[in-house]
Order: sequence, then C-alpha cells, then structure tokens
Amino acid sequence: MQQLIGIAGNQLLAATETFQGNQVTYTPQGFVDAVRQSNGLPLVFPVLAPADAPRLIQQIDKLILAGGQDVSPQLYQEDPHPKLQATNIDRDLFEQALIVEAIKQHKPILAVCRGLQLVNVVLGGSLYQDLSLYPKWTVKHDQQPTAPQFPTHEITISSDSLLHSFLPSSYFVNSYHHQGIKKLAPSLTAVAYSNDGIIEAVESTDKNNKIIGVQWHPELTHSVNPLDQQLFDYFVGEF
Ligand SMILES: [Mn+2]
Repeated sequence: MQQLIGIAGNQLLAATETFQGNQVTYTPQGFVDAVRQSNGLPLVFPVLAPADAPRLIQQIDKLILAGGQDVSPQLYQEDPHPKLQATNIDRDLFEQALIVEAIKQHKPILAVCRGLQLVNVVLGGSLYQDLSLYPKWTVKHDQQPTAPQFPTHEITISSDSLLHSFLPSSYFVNSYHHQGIKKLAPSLTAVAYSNDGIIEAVESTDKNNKIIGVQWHPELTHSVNPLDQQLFDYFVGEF
C-alpha cells in the first residue's frame, strides 16, 4: 500500500522580496519530489499547536522532519549563546510533539539536519550551539557558497548500521550546519561521523522506535545522486 509520508513544514515569517512580504508555510521541493520518486504520498504539515500532533500522526504512515532554524537552546536547558542563529519556538514545540507522538504510535521518523538535532534534544541530548564551541572543529560544515548538489566533506559509516545497507562505508555529503550534537541522547546511536568527529547520522537503539537521522541534506542531492535517493527509497519502502 502506498505510504502516506507527513513532512513537518517550516514558516517564513519575515517579510522578504521573494514572497512579496507574505508570510508562508513551506517545505523544500526536494522532500516532495524524493518521496514521490519513492512511490510515497507526501503531506506537508503547517506549524500547528502541540495538541494537534496526535491526530496528525494518526493520519500518516511515516514522518519526515526537515531542516531550518536552530533548535531553541531552552529545550536543552541552555541560555542562547551569542553565535546562536534564528530560532522558532513554535516550530520546536510542535515538532517536539510530533516526535513524541510518532514514537508513541510506532511511526518511523526520518530526521534531516535540524530534524536530527531536534530528535536528539527531545530524546535527552544536547547540541553545540555553534561548531566554534566544538574543540576539535577542523572541517567546513557550512559549505556556502558552494551549491547544495555538490558533496563537500567525507563521512565514515558504521558497518553494522541500517545506512550501510545502501551506502558505502566512506561517503561524501553536502553540509549546511553550524551546530552539531554535543551529548548524544541515550536511545540513539551514532552511525556516521565526519573526519573531525562530528556525528553525521544516528539510528535508534530501540527496535520498537524506527528513527534515522542525517546531518546532511539528501533532499538536495537525490535527483543527481542515486545513493541519496536510496535513503528515501529505504525509508518510504522498507523502513
Ligand atoms: Mn557536516
């Protein structure tokens, strides 16, 4: 049966020329296209109230958490560091409720970039608010202005991971993050690292909770790299 894939959308609340000053709800087109290509049916959720999460999760088979703003550090009991970038506490609290509910209802989660960071925080982990706070930081993890379809840094993938069932043990990814996992949540295991030791992918240690999180952006490369589309094929079709 075709899988209904909920995608937690983002908000653009600042007036910009791009949207003629209108506030918009959106998700990157790559998620929609990649899910379609995997024969899934995508459904984008606007940012709503946490109380809306149970009903929404009931409607879908699986959940995708997209990238975007920094996670509000109050969710891991820290004050905002001066290098913290834009946050959206409404989105954080809504997506937190989606994560809790998806786990409760045993619906698989694919978490991308900020999504991975938020899952880690919701499950009890913490983040480096900026990678300059990470003592061993030597790799450029924000590849701008290089275009997103170009992978720029290497990762090493654990041989016993789900990711390794379709990705090689060494792999190049794109990278658009200035934060990273500091304390890993107890129910997650790190399955990929960059060469400077930042966690680049996680999976759930609890077999009842299906979670894959990646720090890179496969939705921006899936159309040019079949291996990145395979992440969506696996999530939609097999996970
Ligand atoms: Mn990276």
